[in-house]
Amino acid sequence: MRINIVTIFPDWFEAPLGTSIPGRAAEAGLVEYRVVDLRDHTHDRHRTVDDEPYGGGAGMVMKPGPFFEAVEALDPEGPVVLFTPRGARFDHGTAVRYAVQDELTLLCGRYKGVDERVAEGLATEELSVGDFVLSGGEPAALVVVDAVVRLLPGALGDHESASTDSFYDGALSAPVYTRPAEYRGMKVPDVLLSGDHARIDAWRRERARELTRERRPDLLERAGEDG
Ligand code: JA8
Repeated sequence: MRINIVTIFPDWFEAPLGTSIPGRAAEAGLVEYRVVDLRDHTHDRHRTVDDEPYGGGAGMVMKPGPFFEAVEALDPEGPVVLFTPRGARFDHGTAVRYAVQDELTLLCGRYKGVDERVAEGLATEELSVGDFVLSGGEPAALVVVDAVVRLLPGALGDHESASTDSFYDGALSAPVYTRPAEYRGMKVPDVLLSGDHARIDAWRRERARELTRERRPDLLERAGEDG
């Protein structure tokens, strides 16, 4: 798939998209990133991307023109996502929906916000990653890219599987342990050392169910109690 990111900070994405699973997926040809500098779609000497709000008030507002022209130059198929604190909450289901697209376009705003006409006439959806305010949409875009790319077939190695992730089947994952079998008085559950894979699977399912019920009962209500 192709993931387009429109931002005034293209450098921001270099290390994260070149490293770990997102970097490996690009090297393997599973995904191509196009990071577009919003200022390349301005027409004035100062490459202006923001202006004062109509009606007055504190802070600057991002102009619509550069966003429209950047997206028109990309001519993308698929979702065009504007990050904003008022957007729908990003979750695993949205990551799956994006992962089956051929193309995904992410628009990162800054300052007090983006001129409303970008949401109205350019973006196909508005997304947030949580009920807090970021300094810009860039960290949110990285969250979405990471969550989507790891779902692409072949993005994870043999020893990493999305199917054992929390949220994959609508529940949290069981706790995990590695050596040593006892650390600072805390013991690895005996069942995990037993070699009995049927018992281990049953233990993991049970712990996952308990954890989900304790910490995130809202997930069970959505998925049904069979998970
Ligand atoms: C922000 Br500025 C800005 C742009 C996008 C987002 S998404 C979020 N939670 N906060 C802030």
